[in-house]
Amino acid sequence: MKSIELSVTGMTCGNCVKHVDHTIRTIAGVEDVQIELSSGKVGVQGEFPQGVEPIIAALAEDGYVAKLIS
Ligand SMILES: [Cu+2]
Repeated sequence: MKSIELSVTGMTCGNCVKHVDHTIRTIAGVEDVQIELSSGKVGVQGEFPQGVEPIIAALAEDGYVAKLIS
């Protein structure tokens, strides 16, 4: 299992956190998600056979801009 960290902008409240969490968990291979609203940092654990692009694209569709930090 791998671990990545994303920086997500556009989250303003607990509903955004739930939304982002749900969206990321719909991506195949994702096993766990941690979200810190204040910093916008999002940790994701799992297998990423197609890289992080599917996650970034799904979040963009929901109106959140995500960047890979590590
Ligand atoms: Cu919100």
